[in-house]
Amino acid sequence: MAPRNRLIIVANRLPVNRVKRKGRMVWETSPGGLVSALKPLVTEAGGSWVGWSGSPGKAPPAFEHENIQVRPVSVTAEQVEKFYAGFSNATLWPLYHDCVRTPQFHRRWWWPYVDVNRQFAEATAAETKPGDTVWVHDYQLQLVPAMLREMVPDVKIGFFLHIPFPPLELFAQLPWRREILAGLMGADLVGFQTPQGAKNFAAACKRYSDARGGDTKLEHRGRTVVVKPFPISIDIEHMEETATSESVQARAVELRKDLASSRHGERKILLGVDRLDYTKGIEIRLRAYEELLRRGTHTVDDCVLVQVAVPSRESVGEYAELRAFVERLTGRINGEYGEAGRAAVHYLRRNLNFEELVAFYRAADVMLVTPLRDGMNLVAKEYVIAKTDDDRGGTLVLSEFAGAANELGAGSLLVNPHDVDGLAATMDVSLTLPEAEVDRRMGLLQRAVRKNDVFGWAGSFLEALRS
Ligand code: ADQ
Repeated sequence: MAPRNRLIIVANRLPVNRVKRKGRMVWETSPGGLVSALKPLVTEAGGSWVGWSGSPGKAPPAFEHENIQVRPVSVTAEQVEKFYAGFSNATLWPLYHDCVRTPQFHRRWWWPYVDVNRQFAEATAAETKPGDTVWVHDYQLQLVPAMLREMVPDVKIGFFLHIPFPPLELFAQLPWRREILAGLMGADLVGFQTPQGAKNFAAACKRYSDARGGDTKLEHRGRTVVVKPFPISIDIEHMEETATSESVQARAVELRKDLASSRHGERKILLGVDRLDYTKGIEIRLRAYEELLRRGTHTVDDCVLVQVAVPSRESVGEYAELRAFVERLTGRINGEYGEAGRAAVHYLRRNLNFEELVAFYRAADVMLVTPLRDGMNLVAKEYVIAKTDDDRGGTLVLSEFAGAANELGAGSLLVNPHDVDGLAATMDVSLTLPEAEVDRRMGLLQRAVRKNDVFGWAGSFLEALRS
């Protein structure tokens, strides 16, 4: 008999990827902390995962993979363009990230968003029985909670937004603001990365719907909707194991040899690791580094910047422009300040495998996490845990506008990521902090991150949803 309280996860992407192995196409578990935290919960509860495979067209039938039921949702090529590249990534993404790019509002994108949300809700309804718990994820699926509630009675529905929820005055621009809020309020629990996100949402609901209540609980059409922050975290144990493995430690030493050696002793390594996304503040970070070198207090003899950027959403125009801009800027900085055999910036546009990524974290003296706005930013937390006691120290330069700043404000060097001069000055400080101060700050950061891992995050969300 199926256990009671089955758990259904609904997310834009499935927890598996279709890949070719030994000439055969097979499903493989996707990397990442979210999948590794949620999959065991679904296995334990006997539930399923509803999502898109990443390929347009008719979805394969539901199947079992490593003890969980996987139900792919069909999304046509036209829907990928309008629902995903359009409404999700060119309307909602910039709107929810402080309008750091102008959001585009097109009716021709809105209706595909509604249609795809209905396809997800229908696929979820087919998996769901009364008494089940359904956990819907992220901005692509904000209409699913209310749609699902109409389709299946007596289910607990939770929603978690991985990105920021914008302040009222920005959210107000959205022509479909009422529909989005009504969609989200179909959930019993709506979770956010930060207290501010939760507050912004409650304020928007009270302004643009008939919901009443405080910041943490809304009454809407005879139901109660709980609104709460649940800051996400990483798989700490997995990071520690990887960071202390012999191969990663050896690779970190090798990276330091390649990057940090200089005529005048060691160079300090500043590191940026991001998806190549305009919210991550990569351009201003590079301009600040250029400014640091222009001032002449630091040169390529004492520091080097490594920027690793994973290609992302390349079909969206803004992303192609960002790539061209970053490439021009790195060329300009190297042309101006590099020396033969000593680049000022190393720019790696690629996805690193996890071990290589962790080796970079261990090798870096300064981690630059300077998004213009970010829901949380897991890179900041990953860096902190990758720096174990036996390692040389590390300093985190962190944007005030990353959700992570709520928890990591005390140990990091906080910056306004829009301020080129301020950022250059903070880079200068980060390169000259006394060792004892570096260690003191890292101690604070490690204690802060260790308070909660991704399993604790998922557990506390589900506990709040089921209580
Ligand atoms: P993202 O915007 O993708 O996530 P982030 O939290 O930084 O941002 O996660 C990125 C992940 O990708 C990290 O685990 C990082 O290690 C990995 N990564 C980045 N660059 C890489 C590279 N070059 N090679 C390999 N791996 C790389 C969204 C929100 C965030 C929120 C997360 C989780 O935008 O604010 O923290 O969801 O909720």
